[in-house]
Amino acid sequence: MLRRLNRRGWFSYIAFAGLAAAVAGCSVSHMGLNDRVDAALDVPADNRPPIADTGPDLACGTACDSTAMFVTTPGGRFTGTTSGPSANQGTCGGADAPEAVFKVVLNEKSDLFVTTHGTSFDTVLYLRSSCCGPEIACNDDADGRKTSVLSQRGLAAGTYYIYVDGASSADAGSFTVDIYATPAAGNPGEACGAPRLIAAGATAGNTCGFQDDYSPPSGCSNPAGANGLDQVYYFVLDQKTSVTFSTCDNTCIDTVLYVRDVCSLADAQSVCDDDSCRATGSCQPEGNMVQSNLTTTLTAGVHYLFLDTFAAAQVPCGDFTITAAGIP
Ligand SMILES: [Ca+2]
Ligand SMILES: [Ca+2]
Ligand SMILES: [Ca+2]
Repeated sequence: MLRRLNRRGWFSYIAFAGLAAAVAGCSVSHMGLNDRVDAALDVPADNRPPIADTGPDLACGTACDSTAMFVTTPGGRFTGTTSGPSANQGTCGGADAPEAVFKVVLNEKSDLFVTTHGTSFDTVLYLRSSCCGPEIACNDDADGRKTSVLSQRGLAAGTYYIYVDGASSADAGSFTVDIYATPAAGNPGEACGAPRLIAAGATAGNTCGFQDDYSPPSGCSNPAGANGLDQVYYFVLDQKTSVTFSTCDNTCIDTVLYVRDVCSLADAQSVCDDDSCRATGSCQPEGNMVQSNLTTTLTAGVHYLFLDTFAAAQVPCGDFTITAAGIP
């Protein structure tokens, strides 16, 4: 699956590299189209002449936009390789290592989630609002790892640059980065742009006030009831691991659980469970067989857990408890 997704990523790269490479200096397309001086109808008018780099960060220069890989929302998983000298750095690191640059255009106020978990070297991630614009966020180590996470809620519409950098001169080479942007949500965990980290043990939550953003894979649950409210979590495995997620305890709603390797791709779902246990605890002590319990073996790297609900259930939203085992 990953190999196929990587190819998809490169198709995106090939499709958009031309326009990204054509952007000179720090000029930025707000449409995701090119702003070359040409006959094409794009930005809404081509810039004449290209804007020169006069910003305070001279290291940004033309290297910023000309090498950026364009990410279309809602994003996905991307791989690449860093090599050569350092051209950029963040306030939390990256001075001595080369970097890769990703460009995303947000057409509305959005949540942005970026992680290099799964990369073998010690990464640094930072976010700028434009090529030479100010840094918005920088992260070196996250979730107890040398790899990084940026999680920005409610970013204004506009163009953003994401830098995948290394912590030292030795930290370069092949990397994997997940980049997701989804419309700004009121609640963390609403969608792939704002997933919540889930740890081993019990995680309690409530689905009231959340939206229906995702659906279980076909065949997992009754299609008539698949479109209930959902929440998104992420977790990281350091090696191939058997993991279990269960809502068999202290859950008041009719749940569906599924896992995706790539948060934004429905066909990246590797496993799903619905209606395999009867809830225990205070919520539905004598309830129906509507709870979920899935066990699966997953590869090292980032994975996403979706807690979904059966829309036609008697209790449309309410409390749940996810009990996780096997994850760090
Ligand atoms: Ca650098
Ligand atoms: Ca790091
Ligand atoms: Ca749903």
